[in-house]
Amino acid sequence: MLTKILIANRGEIAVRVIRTCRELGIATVAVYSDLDRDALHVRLADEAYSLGGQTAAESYLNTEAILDVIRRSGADGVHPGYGFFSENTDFARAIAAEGVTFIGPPPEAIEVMGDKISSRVAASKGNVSGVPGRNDVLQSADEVIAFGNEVGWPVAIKAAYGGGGRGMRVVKSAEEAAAALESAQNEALKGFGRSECYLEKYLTWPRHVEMQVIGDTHGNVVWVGERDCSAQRRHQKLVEESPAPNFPDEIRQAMGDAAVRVAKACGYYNAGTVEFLYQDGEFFFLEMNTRLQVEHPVTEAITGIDLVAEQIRVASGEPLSFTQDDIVRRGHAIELRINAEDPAGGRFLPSPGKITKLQVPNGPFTRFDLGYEAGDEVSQFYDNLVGKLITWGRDREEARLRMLRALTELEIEGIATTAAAHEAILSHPDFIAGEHSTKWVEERLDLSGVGGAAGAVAAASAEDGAPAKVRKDVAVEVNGKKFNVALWVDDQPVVAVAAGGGAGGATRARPRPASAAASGGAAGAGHVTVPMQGTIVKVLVAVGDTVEVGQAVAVLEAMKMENQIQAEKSGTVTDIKVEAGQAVGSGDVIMEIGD
Ligand code: MV4
Repeated sequence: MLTKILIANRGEIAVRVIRTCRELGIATVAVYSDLDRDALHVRLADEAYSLGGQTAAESYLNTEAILDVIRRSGADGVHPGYGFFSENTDFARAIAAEGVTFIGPPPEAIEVMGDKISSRVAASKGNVSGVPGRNDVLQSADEVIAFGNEVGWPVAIKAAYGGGGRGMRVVKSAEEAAAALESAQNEALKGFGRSECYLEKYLTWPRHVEMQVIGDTHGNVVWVGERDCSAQRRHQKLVEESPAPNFPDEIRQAMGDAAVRVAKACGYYNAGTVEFLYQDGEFFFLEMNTRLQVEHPVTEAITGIDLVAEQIRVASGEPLSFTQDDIVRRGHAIELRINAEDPAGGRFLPSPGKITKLQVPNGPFTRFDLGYEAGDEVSQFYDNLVGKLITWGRDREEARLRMLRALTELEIEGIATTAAAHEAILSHPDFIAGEHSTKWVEERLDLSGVGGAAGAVAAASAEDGAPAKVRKDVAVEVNGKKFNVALWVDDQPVVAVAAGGGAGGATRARPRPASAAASGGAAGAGHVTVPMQGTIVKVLVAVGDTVEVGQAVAVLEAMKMENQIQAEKSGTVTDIKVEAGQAVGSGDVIMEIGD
């Protein structure tokens, strides 16, 4: 067995891996950026080493710095988690060259699956149908038109080196083909450095069902169970569950067998996930994720298998500790992603900042995988996943009601989170019936009534310039009976006590309305403010330009998402206070617009 594992990651997944290592008696090495010096994964690991830097590129994606820590610590294995280096073959090969084990699949399999055309070819070698489509690089709009006329519209143009939905264009008719192809190729080139695209028939109301597989280096590959990840928003999963609701067991068995054949067709070992689209009783191979996924705990909950422990075993050269027939799936599990995002009004704006209060749910069959504790800062430089709440029940309804109970216990202050949206999702009749598909959150779910933590600022914060009200909960006793009373009081500016606290921390203590249009009485004066902490990636106008109300004037990146900052009045740009690359804090004025 491996004896000392370096976790090349941060947040909840680094914490997750450290826990299993400790159970297996394996020493752990954490690495950290300057911002993560006191992070939870650093506190929990046996040893921790600085990588320096703030951004991912400077720290968790710095190959040389990580190789240096491997040498200094004497680690014999590296767990990459998800994201960062988890699907990077240069990194996997670089550590192998040091005689260190990459806890993941062989680089050749990552390469086959990284190219979506070659992954479709591999699937068909395993006798598994992809979504009807073409397995060659698209050369002209005429091919799009011919394909659409043959299989029916709409069709999807996808980036061969993309994935996760980025770079996909849905084409509804022949007239749209040329423009869609050009824009897909441009986006692919910009996003992935390669412009190659290919064609698939576009399925209009599919469910996203994925199959967990795991294999060893002795030729064994098994499927562990499927997950339904249909509750998504802009390709960000919100809720995952297993088993998939309303999913016949014959289909499950067939999908499991298909996933094993796909894995075997590319010489796979370690943990992986084969994604399918499922519609009208049929399933089609979509892509394979060659890593441990965020949502792996729902599979753990229904099988009792620790997937990280199994990853470490097979990476150590041991055979799988179970056979296909040993796997027992029991009951139902649901996972909610608790992201630092404000779901108010369905906008899901990034909400980095300091977690000032955190009350963790607990109780029967309730698991909370968390990357932070109270007092920790959720940085704008990393992804926005704060934690994952998982419940198990004997059936779906028991797991769902348990989740709603657990959500009532969860209290997070200082940042807004997706928790408020989850309550709406889990209570919705479509979700209860298991009838939600991939477009449901965006097209059918009404989140207009949802307020995040920042939504606790009174909606009455007033276009009319009245001061914002904040909610204060007070307990009172009347005739010996306790009542909880909500008071709406003036939002008092909080005086930062700690000297030298950076732009992020203290400012958040005074939450702002999520809507840029509600940034206070000064809006009419033509100040353009940013609604959240982040980095300006682009300024879209120059001094002297005339702008219309609602026009995008700058692009702000926070937590890997780009957000357009819009002018709140029409007029002429008189002053620009920022440039691309500059960090800004919530509420900063970045531009002035005169009449
Ligand atoms: C599709 C599709 C319909 N037809 N391909 C988006 C994520 C990426 N893995 C592939 N995606 C899709 N591909 C065809 N031919 C619909 C989606 C899709 C989707 C898929 C899975 C989960 C959520 C989704 C949300 C919108 C679109």
